[in-house]
Formats: sequence, structure tokens, C-alpha cells
Amino acid sequence: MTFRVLTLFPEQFHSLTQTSIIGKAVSKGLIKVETVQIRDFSTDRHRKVDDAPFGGGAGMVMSVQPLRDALHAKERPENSCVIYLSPKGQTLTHDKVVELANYDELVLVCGHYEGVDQRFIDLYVDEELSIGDFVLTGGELAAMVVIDSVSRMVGEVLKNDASSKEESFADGLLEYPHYTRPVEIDGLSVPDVLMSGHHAEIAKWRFEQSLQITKERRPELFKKYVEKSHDKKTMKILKNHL
Ligand code: 4FN
Repeated sequence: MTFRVLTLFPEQFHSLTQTSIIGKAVSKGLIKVETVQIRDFSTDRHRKVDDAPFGGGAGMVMSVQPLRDALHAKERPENSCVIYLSPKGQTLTHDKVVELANYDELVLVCGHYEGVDQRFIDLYVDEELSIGDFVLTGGELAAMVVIDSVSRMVGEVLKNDASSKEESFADGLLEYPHYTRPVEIDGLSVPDVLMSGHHAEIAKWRFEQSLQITKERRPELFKKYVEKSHDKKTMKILKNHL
């Protein structure tokens, strides 16, 4: 899986690609993150990448020329998708992450200022994606969210993250509470069941905790979980939480 990031701030990607699980996946060659400095493709003698908006108004708009030439600088594989990170896009979900993981290459275009000239989107962008409803100063953090979440779906990246398979969104529930040593701290103890050694009891307790917290905090996720099919053992516990 290759992520090509078109950005005015390639340095912002250093911490993502050089540390933690994603850094390891990059150094192992499991994923590639290539940043492209949009400014390097400006044909303007002052390397300008933006201009004032037609019709007037505040701020600047990113010009088509540097973006288009940065995009076309390298040949792209057949199974590639150009994504513009934008608050107008559909919001990223676990299902979308799974879908994106099927591409060989994702080109992630990061906007700045007021955004990009609409003609770049109309001509060259396959999908607009948003990470949520809040204001950002640029698309870079959104691109990093996409890279992080999609990378985890790539086969061997998971192996450095033992928990990933059984994690919440994999089956649609939030996580049960976690505890580690010591058994007691600041007057609070670990729930007895977790130290009982009864594996079936522990699994049941964790499942019930997941159901309860999901029902309380994310009723729409709980509803979706209830509506999908389950085995007998799951149903037996689940029916007590309806
Ligand atoms: N943001 C809103 C409404 C109007 C503008 C913005 C905003 C960065 C280039 C886009 C933001 C949020 C999630 C990219 C926000 C995202 C961005 C994202 C983003 C500079 C123009 C801008 C109603 C959502 C609050 C700035 C709402 N996911 N404009 O943030 O790129 O991907």
C-alpha cells in the first residue's frame, strides 16, 4: 500500500512515518508514505501556489496548476484513488477505512487557506473525505488519520498490534474497561472477576461491559450491533441488555 501525500507541509508527516507502529510498518516496507511538496511544481517565478478568489472575499485559494502537476509527476497504478481531505466530504468510518484498504495507492491531497480551486476537484479528485465536523488549519492531520487507520488494515501491520483484531469497531462495540498492575491504587481496585482466572467468566464480563458502555454512550452503534446476526451464545447475553 502506497500513500502519496500532496502537501505544502511535508515535515508534518515525519512523526507519523518515523515513530510508533506506522513508523515500523514504513521501515519494514509494509506501507510507503511519499510526500510531494506541491510548491516544487509551481511554474510561477516566485513559486506561488495560491491566488485571490474570483468574486472577491477573504483568504486565498490553491491554484490548479501546481496541484495538477504534482499529481501527474509520477505514474499511478491502476488501482489508485485520489482523495481530497475536505469538510465537504463523507465522513470517515471504519467501513470506509476497510474499503480504502483495498487500493494499491491512495493519493491524499491536503488543502490550505480557503481550500483548492473547484476545478481541481472536478477534474482530478475521485473522492472527498472528512474526518469530522470541526475546523482545521489544513488537511494534513486529516490525511494522517487516513494513513494511520488504513495502514492498520494492511495484513502484517496488524501483527505489531495484537489487540487490533478483537478491538471495538471490528465487531461494532466499544471497548470494555482495561486494568493493569497494581491490583489497588489510590483506593481503587481491579474488578475481582479479572483476577479469578475463570476465562469464560472474564469473557462474559467484558462482553457485558462492552454492551453497556456502547448502549449508554453510542446508542446508534448499539442499535446497529443488535440488528446484525449473532450466534446463540452471543444472543443469550445480548437479550439481557435490550
Ligand atoms: N478544513 C467547517 C466548515 C467550513 C470550513 C471548515 C474548515 C482546511 C483548507 C478546508 C476540516 C475538518 C475535517 C479535511 C470546517 C478537513 C478539514 C476535515 C479541512 C484548510 C480548507 C479546511 C462545518 C466542518 C466545521 C478549513 C465545519 N477532514 N476549513 O475546517 O480541510 O478532512
